[in-house]
Amino acid sequence: MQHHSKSGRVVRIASVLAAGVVFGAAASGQTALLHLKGTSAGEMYGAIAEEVSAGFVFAPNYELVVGVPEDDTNGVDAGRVDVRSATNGTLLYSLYGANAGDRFGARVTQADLNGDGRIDYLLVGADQRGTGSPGYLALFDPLTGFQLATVPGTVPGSEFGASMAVVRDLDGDAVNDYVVGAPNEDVGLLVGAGVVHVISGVNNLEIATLDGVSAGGHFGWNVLTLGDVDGDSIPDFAVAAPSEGGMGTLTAYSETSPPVQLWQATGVNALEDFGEAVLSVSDFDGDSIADLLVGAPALLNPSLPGRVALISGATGGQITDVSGPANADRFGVAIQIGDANGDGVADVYVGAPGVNGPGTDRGAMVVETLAAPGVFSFLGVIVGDVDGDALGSTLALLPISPRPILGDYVAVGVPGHDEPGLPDCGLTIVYATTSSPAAVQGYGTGWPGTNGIPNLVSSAIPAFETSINLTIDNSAGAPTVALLLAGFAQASIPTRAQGTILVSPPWVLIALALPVGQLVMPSIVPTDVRYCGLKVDLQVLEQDFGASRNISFTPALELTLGG
Ligand SMILES: [Ca+2]
Ligand SMILES: [Ca+2]
Ligand SMILES: [Ca+2]
Ligand SMILES: [Ca+2]
Repeated sequence: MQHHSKSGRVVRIASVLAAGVVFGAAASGQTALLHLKGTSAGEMYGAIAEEVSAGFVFAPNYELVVGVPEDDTNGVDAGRVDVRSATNGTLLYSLYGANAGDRFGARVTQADLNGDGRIDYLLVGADQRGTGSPGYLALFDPLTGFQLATVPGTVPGSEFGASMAVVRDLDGDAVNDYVVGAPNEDVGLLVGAGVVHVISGVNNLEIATLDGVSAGGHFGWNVLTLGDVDGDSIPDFAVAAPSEGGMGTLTAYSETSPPVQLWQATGVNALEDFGEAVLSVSDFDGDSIADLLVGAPALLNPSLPGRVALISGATGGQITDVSGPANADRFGVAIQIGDANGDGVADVYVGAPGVNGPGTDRGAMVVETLAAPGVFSFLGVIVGDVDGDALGSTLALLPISPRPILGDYVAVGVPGHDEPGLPDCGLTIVYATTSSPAAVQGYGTGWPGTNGIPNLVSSAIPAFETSINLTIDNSAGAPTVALLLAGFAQASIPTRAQGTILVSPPWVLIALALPVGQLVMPSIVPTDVRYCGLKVDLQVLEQDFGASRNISFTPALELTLGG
């Protein structure tokens, strides 16, 4: 019935999407900063992604992990995982599946074993779907890509490794253990009911199993760790089975040996894939227990728009929900939470790759504000710009700090993106959720030399991933020398040379040899999302014996780096 009560709102969003508008007036905007493209046809770069924060306390780095299970480097669909810098997109290293059909990278996730905020494990699932092999899980050091362990599945065709999480030590050997989903494993006669394996972190031996209860239910499609949701001071975890019972289930268990069921939440619509995406979030209903967001994108039911439910961590009961704007939008296939506009109120990012926009299947990332005690309201949307892009198939929130601008950095998967000759190579775009356009502005007044006031101009705005030319006039009419002053603030400092210095110190000083006429300096805009919004102020002082004190001054130029 929520569809009726929210119909007015849905119509409003639908009209926004149809118009292709990017972010509503309530949001402050968004800026595309980095475009990370697939390199071969059909690899659908951005179909699977996860953020990892790793590194040392005083020198944090942030990484974006992109799974490419369709990569053919080591055989057809052997798979690949790229670990990239989240700040500039640089490829740090790639990992590869061993054999054709491994689908290495079908799932990527991370684990912080001791809760110090540093990610200790990068976990890569290779589900070996369709090969009759059992699947496996591989664990890596996220900083180096060094392989720490492999946990093989044991049941052929089970798709072991389709999901995984690290839980506390369940078997008492003082080492944390794993829960690994095998969502296509049979349970007795229940084909594809799904099984979750609880595995010792010491020797990979099985501690316990949890079984799905309906054929084709895909129990174990997602596993996620929770806080302590039942108040016994023991952390808990949850298992999603998006097809169980036809609507999907999410079941919470205690991290005990064996795990004990605490509650079960179920979908409310047939074939809605409740549990396709899951995310543990903070407390929204005021009971001091962390809650969950559950996506139900209805992947195979085009008569539903998809929805996202806020679920009580204490009981599994639904606190509130929000549906996508139109049927077949697949709203809820990916979920993240942050603060898109920096107002301190949580915002939920929802991937909806089936959104048509002003075309067909362009896909969208919809932003919904989630104010306590839990009412969603539409904040903004990014719509793909080409039919079939399927923008929003994955979302990864990049925990970048310090942030020069308000808002979040979100990596958005666009697996249907085409490059010339490379259909469906895919793309991941890193957005800043605050509008931060690149800009150029001249300011201040120069001081003349032989041929008047020399000019300093930029050929273009300094957007990331572009180059610009700085052109500096030579006022002297003959080869001469000059000093480029670069700083981060404007100033107005009188000098004995009569011209005014327009850049606030401290400066970076660059000596230049100016040819007759002008000097053109090709410059690559430094690509690092932490520079988004940074202002760079430039001025040139030239030796010119025709100037009043032998120095001419250009006016200044302020470059604002951005998208
Ligand atoms: Ca253990
Ligand atoms: Ca507990
Ligand atoms: Ca709660
Ligand atoms: Ca907000």
